[in-house]
Amino acid sequence: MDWNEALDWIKALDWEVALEWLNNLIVVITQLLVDTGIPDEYRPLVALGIIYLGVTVVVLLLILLLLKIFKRPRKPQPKIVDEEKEKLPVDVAGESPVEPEAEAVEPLAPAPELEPQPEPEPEPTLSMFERFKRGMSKTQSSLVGRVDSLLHGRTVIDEDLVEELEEILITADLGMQTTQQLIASLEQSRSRGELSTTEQVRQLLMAELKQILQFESKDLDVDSASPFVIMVVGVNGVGKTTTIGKLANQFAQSGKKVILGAGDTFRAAAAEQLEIWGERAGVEVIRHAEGADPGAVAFDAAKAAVARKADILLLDTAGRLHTKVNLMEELKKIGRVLDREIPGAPHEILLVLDATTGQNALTQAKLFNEAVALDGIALTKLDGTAKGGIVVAIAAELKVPVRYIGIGEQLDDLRPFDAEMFISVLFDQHK
Ligand SMILES: Nc1nc2c(ncn2[C@@H]2O[C@H](COP(=O)(O)OP(=O)(O)OP(=O)(O)O)[C@@H](O)[C@H]2O)c(=O)[nH]1
Ligand SMILES: [Mg+2]
Repeated sequence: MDWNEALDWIKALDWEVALEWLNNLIVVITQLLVDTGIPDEYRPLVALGIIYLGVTVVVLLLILLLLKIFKRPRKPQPKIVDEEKEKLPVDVAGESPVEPEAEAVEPLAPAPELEPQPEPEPEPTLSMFERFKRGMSKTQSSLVGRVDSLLHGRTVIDEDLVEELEEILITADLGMQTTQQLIASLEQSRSRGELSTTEQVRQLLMAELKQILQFESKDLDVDSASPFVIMVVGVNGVGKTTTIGKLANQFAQSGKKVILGAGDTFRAAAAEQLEIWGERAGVEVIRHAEGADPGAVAFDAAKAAVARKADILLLDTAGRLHTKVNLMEELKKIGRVLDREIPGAPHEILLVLDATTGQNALTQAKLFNEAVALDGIALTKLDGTAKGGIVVAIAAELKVPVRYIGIGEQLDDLRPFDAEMFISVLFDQHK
């Protein structure tokens, strides 16, 4: 009912009938007053009072009724966001996400108000060196920190000291071969009488480590081909996908057009994980359905990289397979597919190793290197381990350059490895 209808209803009232009804009401009330024994002279007054009260109540009720009728909710209903809609299913070619059919869904209940999130404390801006230092702090204290404690207060460089030093180097994951090499060099200098102070021991160690790390190797030059294809390999859980995400972000930030290929079709949600990284970095991800042939993903990704004139294609791979197909054979096959589509690809086979696994990482590196001839290594999770000495072991035993080190889970926590800085951090921090 709206205002016009209400007015029509009032106009249509038969006032004669209404007045007669009112008169009857007064008679009834007067009779009631007679029964209750109210004196004559007060009866009209009391009757009018009762009618007045009655009318007031009726008018109030009417007002309430009208308010209820005309008061419509003005507040728009909160929209319920369908979580699933955010994860769009992607067609098999991986080219275009398929929009789910739009459905008009009546909201059932208002969505809960979001609690205002407290502003995160801005991290103090640390220099590259400081960040590196923080990420390397555990390795620093387990290696140079212990060496310094050993040397502290010693006046004689004797055999005992060298033996203790040997133990420290081994437990800091420098590896047997590298440790032997370092100790042999120390012994030689000692026998030549060149080591009379502990500072000389420290300096010699520093120089030797630097020399091991600075071996001749091919630089990573992503401008040497277009698209430059980086195939990222490694056992499961080492940080391949995370490293790809960080690299994609860095390359995109430097103005390169990047495409990601979700070649890990084995692990559940591996492609979705890569897509999230792709979104963060603002780069396209080529994917197939779970369980698809990784070679087919490599093929499509290479085709897309050429078609879109991408500068860099980063291809993720599985760390494990569900079939009995040998992982290394599968990687070789992916390599061949890439080479067919982009001659010379993959230009870089980057092995990701988890530094926290220590010597195990070295074993993995040897196996992968034998199978697919590695071009470089990304060593992740250095921030969480004291086993950073593995960097030296890899350099000494494999002669495969460590290209990047991971020092945290954030986007910018992947750093190009710099031997000079590595040694400075190790040897300067403790002073
Ligand atoms: N602290 C730390 N964590 C890291 C680093 N790099 C990767 N991670 C973490 O390691 C875990 C595994 O990383 P993923 O990128 O999923 O590893 P993956 O090799 O792709 O694993 P699969 O796909 O299962 O083979 C994640 O929780 C990452 O956040 C790093 O440099 N530091
Ligand atoms: Mg992965």
